[in-house]
Amino acid sequence: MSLVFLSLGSNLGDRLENLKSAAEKLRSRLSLVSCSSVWETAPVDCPAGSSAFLNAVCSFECAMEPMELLSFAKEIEKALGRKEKLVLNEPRTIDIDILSFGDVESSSEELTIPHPRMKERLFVLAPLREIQKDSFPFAEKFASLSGTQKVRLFAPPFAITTV
Ligand code: PH2
Ligand code: MG
Ligand code: MG
Repeated sequence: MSLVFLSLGSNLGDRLENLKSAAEKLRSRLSLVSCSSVWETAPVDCPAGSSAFLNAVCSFECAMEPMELLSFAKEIEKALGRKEKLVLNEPRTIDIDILSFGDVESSSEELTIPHPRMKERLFVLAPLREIQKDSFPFAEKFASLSGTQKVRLFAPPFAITTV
């Protein structure tokens, strides 16, 4: 079993419902450990005019291999109406990204673990910090991004968790 951290993001359609549905579908094959609050976040590196996101981070116990988890996440994105990408970071009903996978470090064209850009993104670090508490390793990065990227608490955790 590996402890995996997944980032969920939505800026199209019923954003909160999209996050909830994604977490529910993930739970069909993964065991939920913890779930952050829901944060409303300004778009980062998105096309002009993009709407604000809702973002959350959840951790799960996972018996799959990394590439199997990636396919499962993509299947869920498709089921929730995610369209094929035409433009970089265009609006999406749901985005599920693998942030970390146990202590795996690996890189391929399809998947790099840990996620190469997570440290630069307050929309990831703010929810991650909530659930990692004392083991959150990016305190300095978090502090330096806090002045520049806009995030605000939007809703409490949407799933009952074990911690
Ligand atoms: N995801 C991106 C790019 N930019 N900005 C916010 N606020 N939230 C996201 O989830 C997000 C983003 C790429 O997947
Ligand atoms: Mg993403
Ligand atoms: Mg993605």
